[in-house]
Formats: sequence, structure tokens, C-alpha cells
Amino acid sequence: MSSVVLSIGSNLGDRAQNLRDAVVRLESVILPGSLRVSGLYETEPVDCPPDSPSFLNAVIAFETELEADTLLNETQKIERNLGRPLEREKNAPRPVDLDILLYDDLSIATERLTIPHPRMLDRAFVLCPLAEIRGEFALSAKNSDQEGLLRLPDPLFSD
Ligand code: PH2
Ligand code: MG
Ligand code: MG
Repeated sequence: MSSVVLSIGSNLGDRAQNLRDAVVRLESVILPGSLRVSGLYETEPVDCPPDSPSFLNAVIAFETELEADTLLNETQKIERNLGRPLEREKNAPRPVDLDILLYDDLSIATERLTIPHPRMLDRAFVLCPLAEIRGEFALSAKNSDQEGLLRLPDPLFSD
């Protein structure tokens, strides 16, 4: 069993619904009772084409039996099924973007996958939600430039 942390984002279509759909589709790989979901953040696009719409971002953590590579296959399949084109301009608007941030305490550097995610510590849209569910990142989040980031009052899921 492994602990993983994913950044989830959407800047196209019904953004909150897209994020919910993505989490629901991940359910088959999430060990029961292990899912944690951060608050939802409205965030300005970073390193995206001009005039890209703003994102909704969150971070989720869960336990899984999948290897990192198999989890990547799964997240890419969900991105495609929710409408992300295969060929696209770098960081073009997309209904769902799923990025694996952490996989246990492993460092992985293959052609397909770099873990920890190489830009995670530079990005407030990752660090702030991450600090909510993994307190050890609170200091990094506190020190990050949080301009263009707004925590929304509504949760992604409510009972
Ligand atoms: N993801 C990117 C590039 N830029 N900007 C925001 N605000 N949120 C994202 O999730 C995001 C981004 C590439 O993965
Ligand atoms: Mg991303
Ligand atoms: Mg991505």
C-alpha cells in the first residue's frame, strides 16, 4: 500500500463538476476510507497561454495499491475521458489536469514521470491546498507568493 498526493485542476467547462467527476473516477484505485480532499481554490493561470481562463485547484491524498506508473496510466486515462485532447499547446485550457505530486517518499525520474513533482514547491496553487492536508508543507505554503489565489468557502464534496 502506498500514500499518494495529487494536484487536481480545471480551467474549462463546469470546473467544480469536472473536479468532482475526476475524483469519482479515481475511486476504483483509492483504498476505502483513505481519501482526503483540500479546500477549493480559485487561481490565476501560471505558465499558460495568454488569456487562459482561471483555474479551480485542489489537492487530494489517498492510499492505493497501484504502482506509480500504473497510477499515471489511470490519471491520464481519466484526463482523456473527461475531454483533454492528446495533442495540445503547452498548458492549454483543459477540463481536468491531474498531477502526481508525491508517492510515498519515493524519488522517481523517468521519461514519463518525475516525483516529487518538479515545480510543486514553486506553486502556491499546489502548496496552499497541500498544507491543508499535509501539515509538514505549511511553512512552504506560508512563504509562497499567494497573489492570484483565493480559497473558496464551498467544499468540493458536501454530504
Ligand atoms: N497547471 C499547470 C499550469 N498552470 N495554473 C494554475 N493556476 N493551476 C494549475 O493547475 C496549473 C496552472 C500545468 O499542470
Ligand atoms: Mg498541472
Ligand atoms: Mg498535468
